[in-house]
Amino acid sequence: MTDHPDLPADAARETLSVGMVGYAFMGAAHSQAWRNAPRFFDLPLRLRMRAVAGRNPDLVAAAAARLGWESTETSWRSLIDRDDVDLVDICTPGDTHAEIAIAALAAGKHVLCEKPLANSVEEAEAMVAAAERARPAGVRAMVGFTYRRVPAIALARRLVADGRLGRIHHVRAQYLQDWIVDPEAPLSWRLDKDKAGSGALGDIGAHIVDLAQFITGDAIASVSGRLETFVTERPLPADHHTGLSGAADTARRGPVTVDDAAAFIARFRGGALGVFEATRFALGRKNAIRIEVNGSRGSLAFDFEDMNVLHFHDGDDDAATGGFRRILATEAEHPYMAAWWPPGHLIGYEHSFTHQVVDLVNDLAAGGDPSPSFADGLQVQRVLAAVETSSDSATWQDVTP
Ligand code: SOE
Repeated sequence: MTDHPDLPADAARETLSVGMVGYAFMGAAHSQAWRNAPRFFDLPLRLRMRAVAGRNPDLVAAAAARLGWESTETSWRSLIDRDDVDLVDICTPGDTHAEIAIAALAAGKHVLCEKPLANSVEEAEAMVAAAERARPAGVRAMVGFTYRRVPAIALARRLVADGRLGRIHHVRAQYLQDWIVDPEAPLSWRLDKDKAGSGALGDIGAHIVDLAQFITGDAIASVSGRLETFVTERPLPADHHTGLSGAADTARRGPVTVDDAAAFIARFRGGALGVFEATRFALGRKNAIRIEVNGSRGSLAFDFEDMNVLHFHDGDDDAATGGFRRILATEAEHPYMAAWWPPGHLIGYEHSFTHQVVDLVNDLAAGGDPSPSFADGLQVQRVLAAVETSSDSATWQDVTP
């Protein structure tokens, strides 16, 4: 195999050649991760950013140059057909995940797929089946719930797994954004059910469902929820924009076909109660992910707007001096942090994507099963579907295992 152009040759390591589909917000986040992971972590495989695919030849060429990809393809099928691509990284809207992932797995490529895994439970089930069919040949699949890889969140999970919280009673989780509170904000693909599957529920609610289950090691068993669309019609986008902002064409309007906000309560299999809220209308909140967990022995609290910090209350502490302690999760003893800066030197949003690549590459080299798996992504999809059904029917819904 050929060497990566800007890394020293190392005959002892095999090369993993990556092809990415899509190059907008998530594509940029993934690109920096593929580039940075081998520069900060000692990886068992050498990485090669072989090709990026996108429909518009000029835009994809510009993206390749900007983000560091060696070559381009103008269709995802031609990317999958390439013999020199070992892993396909899917960074496109949800309506294409199933088709691309299933084709890539059938072609013997590992797959990393952005969240939510799919736009429906049926698609997610087909993706899990494709991953199972490919697995005996050593092919692996993972869904990209990156916030799991924020060190303070990984530490939270470790504390729960070590029994420091005891029996879990409460999970309180919110994901708050405000980028469409203006009724004249354009109708981006994220507001189109055919493209995105759902609105705040699938885009950001999926993250807090995954985080709550990841931190507690438990699964949501039933839900009762309500979806709301506050602005039902918006101007169309003025130009091709795929991020969270862009100009509107005020002369042309279209219907919003997804939820603007979702609120639901949940019961976990282990008996804990959960309260969840996902909204793009929390004016002033840009990307606040707040999770608090209360157990019989301790509690923890996290807010992504202060993402290097985990608050932990140890119920065994002396009452006079106890209370929530503020742990700055930047010590070498904290997950992932030994590879970065000296204590107290903070990391950011993009690092969780780098950690995702690190975990994935380590699992691939060891022949392990990367986590979260497609089956984990399907479980989240089932929770989302149960919330939608609950909202439509005004009933409690079980999450089918
Ligand atoms: C937009 O709501 C978005 O970019 C999500 O799609 C991402 O998953 C989240 O990390 C940030 O917000």
